[in-house]
Amino acid sequence: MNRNLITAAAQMGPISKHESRSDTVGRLIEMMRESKARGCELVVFTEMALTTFFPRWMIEDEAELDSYYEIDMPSAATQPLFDEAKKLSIGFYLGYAELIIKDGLKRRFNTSILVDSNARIIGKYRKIHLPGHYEPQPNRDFQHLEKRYFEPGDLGFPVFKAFNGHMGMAICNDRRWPETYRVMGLQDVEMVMLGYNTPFGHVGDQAMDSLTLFHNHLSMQAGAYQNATWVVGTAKCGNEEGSRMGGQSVIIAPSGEIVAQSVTVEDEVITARCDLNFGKRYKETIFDFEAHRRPEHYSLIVERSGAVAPD
Ligand code: CDV
Repeated sequence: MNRNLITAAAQMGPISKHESRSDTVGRLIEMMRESKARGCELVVFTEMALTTFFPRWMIEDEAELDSYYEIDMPSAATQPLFDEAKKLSIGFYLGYAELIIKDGLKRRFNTSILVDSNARIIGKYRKIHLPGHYEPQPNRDFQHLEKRYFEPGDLGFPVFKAFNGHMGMAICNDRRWPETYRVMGLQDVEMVMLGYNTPFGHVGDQAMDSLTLFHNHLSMQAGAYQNATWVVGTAKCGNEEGSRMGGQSVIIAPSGEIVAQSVTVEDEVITARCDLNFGKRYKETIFDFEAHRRPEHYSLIVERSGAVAPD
């Protein structure tokens, strides 16, 4: 029996520093409409989909910094996206910078939410793997100050029963870490949704940087296959305020195969019919965790291959 979830990845081209929230939300609504017209029940937007990728700059003015964050979700500016989702009866994943005030202190997270087709927020995730630096680095055209502007997520990697399946979320750099998928894989995740902003030249090592797009797909395809889950990876890409970012948004099957991929670095919707039962053939054979996974032996292997000197 199929459990088809027709899904869109709504890639975004650059968002300029001066683009208003409502203009950006208008772009998201356009892509939501296109997704619906193409039969989708779920649309996956990108990481920090409401603003330019501001961690590329050192921002000392607190009011300016705060202007990139959402305190309310939905807010006056994002309410039209929720209204449209309800009208169209379509769910969505949305990434944004979140500011909360707790015990009089500001706390900042790189967050995503899962919204059902009634426009109710049914899941939240806060990015755990924050790349980059706390302090600005010398001799760089662009900084990557996520460690300065966010604290690591405090919600773990939850899996939500929604859309007739088991849905998980991650954000950008999380996709490079096997733990991300495995923690959700152990909860029988069937689809991992994630958005990313991946600037070229981040590492500063030409050989590594030239593999940016390869590593993008490698990590998501491996995570999908090894955990028998769909992965929907949605980029923000193109030349944003002089910083070039990779595209190649993808929808990946539990086999690890790419079934849809974007071809531009602009706003672009890609779609696929995702059968949430598809992972079962892997979960019941090669990746039957119960039968074949042996965590009780892993510490021994680490000890033998690492610190212990050969006899
Ligand atoms: N937004 C990100 O997390 N970007 C990182 C870059 C900095 C390496 C990524 O993993 O794509």
